[in-house]
Amino acid sequence: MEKTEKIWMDGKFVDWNDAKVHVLAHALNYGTGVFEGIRVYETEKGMAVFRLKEHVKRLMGACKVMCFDLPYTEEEVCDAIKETIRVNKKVDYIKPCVFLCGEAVGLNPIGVPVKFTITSVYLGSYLGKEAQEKGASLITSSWFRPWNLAAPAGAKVNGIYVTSCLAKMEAKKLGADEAVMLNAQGNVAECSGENIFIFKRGKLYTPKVSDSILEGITRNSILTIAGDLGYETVETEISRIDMLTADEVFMTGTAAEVSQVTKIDNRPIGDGKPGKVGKQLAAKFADVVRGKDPKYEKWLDRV
Ligand code: PPE
Repeated sequence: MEKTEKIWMDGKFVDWNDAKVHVLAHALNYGTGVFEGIRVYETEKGMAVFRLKEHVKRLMGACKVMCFDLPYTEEEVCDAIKETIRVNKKVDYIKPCVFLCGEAVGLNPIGVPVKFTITSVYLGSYLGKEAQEKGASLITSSWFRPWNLAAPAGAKVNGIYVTSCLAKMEAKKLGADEAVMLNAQGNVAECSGENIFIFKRGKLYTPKVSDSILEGITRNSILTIAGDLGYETVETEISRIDMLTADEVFMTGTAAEVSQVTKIDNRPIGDGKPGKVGKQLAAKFADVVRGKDPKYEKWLDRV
């Protein structure tokens, strides 16, 4: 990751090094924040943010879940994000965060001041070049995806990401690139920061929204693109065995984009090489986000 010059903080730009909060900030101690991850791409008509409105809507939905008062409209948030990109120039990933910044001891979040920041960085490849090109290896994590009864699994809430961090660390320590988490029912939920798809018997499957996943915007884009390409797509329960015996597996996420999975729990997926369907969808997605397919122009917001 490469840092940038300015961070948007409650309506003003501050230098990267000055974007600070107190050690007793409520969010730091209790995970009381929400965030987004948004990609921006170079296109022939200039920089374009991919599905900006959907990301901002999801951020505002997460604020609602957490009862955070965000004194900005959806349009103002979109404008602030675009302004942050313009100010910083070399940017490919934006991270807006809304969190309780007030100094507090005690859980009660009511009345604790909220801060809204927009950080932009140059991220490049999220999973590493090798995993991205040759296919990633996964483990099934011993940590389960926090389920809907225990946490707002469908909202990008900071505190929930402790489980994702534990799962990711477990994968890395075992020499794998990424971890897939099961849900309370023992079915496949998602990876630490990506949704998961399998291709099997000619159909594309992905866990359904109620299976304690984050409803990914890349997931939604791939379901749409795959449908447009003539694939049958199914949102349903997926067992670990369905996943291990799939012809192809791939992950989707803003940061990871469309990443092929070639190994899970030391077993090759299909023939152990990136699959045809996954590669086709990754290539199409790469074109769509760069404005090379007019059909999906509506997903791009020019900076
Ligand atoms: N599941 C989780 C748990 C998740 O964090 C993400 C995004 C997704 C699925 C995919 O959602 P979407 O980006 O809307 O397609 N994970 C972010 C990376 C987290 C991080 O900060 O690192 C991302 O891809 O931006």
